[in-house]
Amino acid sequence: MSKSTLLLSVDFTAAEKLGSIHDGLDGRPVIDWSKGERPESLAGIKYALVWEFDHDLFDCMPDLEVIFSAGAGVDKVLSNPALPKNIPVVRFVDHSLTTRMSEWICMQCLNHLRQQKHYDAAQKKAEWADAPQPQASDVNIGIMGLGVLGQDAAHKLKTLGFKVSGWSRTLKKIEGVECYDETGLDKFLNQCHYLVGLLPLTDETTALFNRDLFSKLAKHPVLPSPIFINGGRGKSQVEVDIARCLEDGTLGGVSLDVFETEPLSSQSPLWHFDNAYIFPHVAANSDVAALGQYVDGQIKRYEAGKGLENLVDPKLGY
Ligand code: NDP
Ligand code: OXD
Repeated sequence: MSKSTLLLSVDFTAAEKLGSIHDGLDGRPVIDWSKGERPESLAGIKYALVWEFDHDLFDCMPDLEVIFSAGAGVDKVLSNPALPKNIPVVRFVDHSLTTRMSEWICMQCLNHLRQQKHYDAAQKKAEWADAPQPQASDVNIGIMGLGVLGQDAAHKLKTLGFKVSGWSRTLKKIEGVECYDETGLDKFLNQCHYLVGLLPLTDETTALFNRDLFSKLAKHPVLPSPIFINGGRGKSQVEVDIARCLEDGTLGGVSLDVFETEPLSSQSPLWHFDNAYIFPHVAANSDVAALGQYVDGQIKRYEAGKGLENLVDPKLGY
């Protein structure tokens, strides 16, 4: 039986070095809209894999049944006014992406714990400069967002020896992790030396990471702190507040992978703080071949009547 065609509206140029979407699609035919392929008609095409898309793309797809997001976060897809209503959206969930995010979160927590900025600066000056060395078990890390990524990061941070707590909309039960829901936000914040953001961008999470929230975090007796690490979405943070909090010591350091506007302007003061690690939204890129395999697998499930996984709830916005 011939396989149904997938329409692609994703520019994979940067990510394609490790593999191509076709490696995962098991021979499924593709119309590559991003590379300018324009067949006479899109009638009969039931599936689309998108990140950014033209305002009229879906007007010419009368038979569309499922939209796949090329990323785990769906704010870009859901906020596109051209997104058709009542078509299910499936987000990308895969071990490759989850592992990459946890690597980044663990690396940032260790960078701050082991005061990497101090040693980088000392090396530049050829200085033999020792710094105090508290243990991971002396540091409380709080994760906001205990979904696929937050839970994996929690387990891996625990394995490294950190004390871990987490906050989510609905209360979770995770062994060894103190969990809070929305009603416990202040209590949760009051004991966090390091705060990790792994939230989706929704109306509720927009501008959540602001001065008021940072001022509730805990000071570590020895280490620079509190530390804010954001791998979720930039519009959840207020960057003027972050800069002021770094200036006045409300924050002792940050690691930011995401920004209110991307790319981050070269004029942003955030580039220049000694205690800020700045990344160009690379904490966990989607692995293109794994994405192809995932979409192909979901289409096979759907066509076998087994239902789609990781469906986005349009009311919740994630
Ligand atoms: P999930 O949907 O699995 O988890 C989201 C978590 O956030 C859930 O625990 C959810 O609560 C919680 N949450 C959502 N809204 C609220 C709220 N208003 N108050 C409290 N908690 C809330 O997402 P993932 O873990 O897969 O991904 C998280 C985000 O990471 C993505 O949405 C994306 O924005 C970002 N991301 C960033 C990448 C990067 O490279 N920087 C790569 C991939 C993703 P509940 O469990 O109760 O539903
Ligand atoms: C994603 C991302 O959402 O890369 O997958 O930000």
